Amino acid sequence: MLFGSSLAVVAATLIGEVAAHGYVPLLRINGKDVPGWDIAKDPYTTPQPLKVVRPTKNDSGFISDPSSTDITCSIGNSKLPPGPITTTVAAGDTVQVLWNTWPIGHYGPVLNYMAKCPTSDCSTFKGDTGSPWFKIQQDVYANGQWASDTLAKSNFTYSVKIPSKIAPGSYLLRHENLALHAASNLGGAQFYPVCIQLTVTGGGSLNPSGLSFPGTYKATDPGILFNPYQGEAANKAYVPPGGNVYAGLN
Ligand SMILES: [Cu+2]
Repeated sequence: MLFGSSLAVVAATLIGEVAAHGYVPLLRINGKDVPGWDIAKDPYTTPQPLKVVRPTKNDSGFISDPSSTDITCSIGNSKLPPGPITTTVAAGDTVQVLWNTWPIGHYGPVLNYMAKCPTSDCSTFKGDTGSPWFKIQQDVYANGQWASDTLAKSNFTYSVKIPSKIAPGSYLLRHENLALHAASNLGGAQFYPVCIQLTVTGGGSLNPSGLSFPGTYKATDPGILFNPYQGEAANKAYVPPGGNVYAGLN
């Protein structure tokens, strides 16, 4: 019995760790619910379901080494084959990303990038070589609050606007919480990226690129090695990694 109860304690601890951070089991586009990747269910379902949010390995969820290939689309990105599934959104429309939870005090920015998939769907595109990515939107620190806390206080929901001028086609949307609560030590920042497979309709003729995951982020970037407990002025001056939002997207 002792052995059994020890296992139960270990299992409860692991489940608690998963639940404590957060993942994206649901999207909402123009009022329509689109299933995301549910860490609590999908890894245990046979056959493994295809979801427009790419699978992440079932563990506590964060990446601490920005040079890892996991930085592209979450833990296991380099190993798990993506599937041929997509959801459609018009350029200029909004994708609501519904996290299951997010802890208050995991201070940091919310960063959003896209990459155009080289084929008609994204099923064979890992996005971890070359520089296919461009930044489309970021929220950092406003009204005395980190964007992560704003997300947590908004029903764990964050809205991403798909740029109105990008060319139509299939894209990965890389949506990321960057938690800085331990980032005053080198390697202490926690990255929580998720990749969403989208088909963008309408739009314009813009085909931006230029950023790499891995590559663009360095562990010593001032937006990654950062102490978020220095007060208001320092937080307001915080510069997130990945540079500015790509110009002329809207
Ligand atoms: Cu955490």
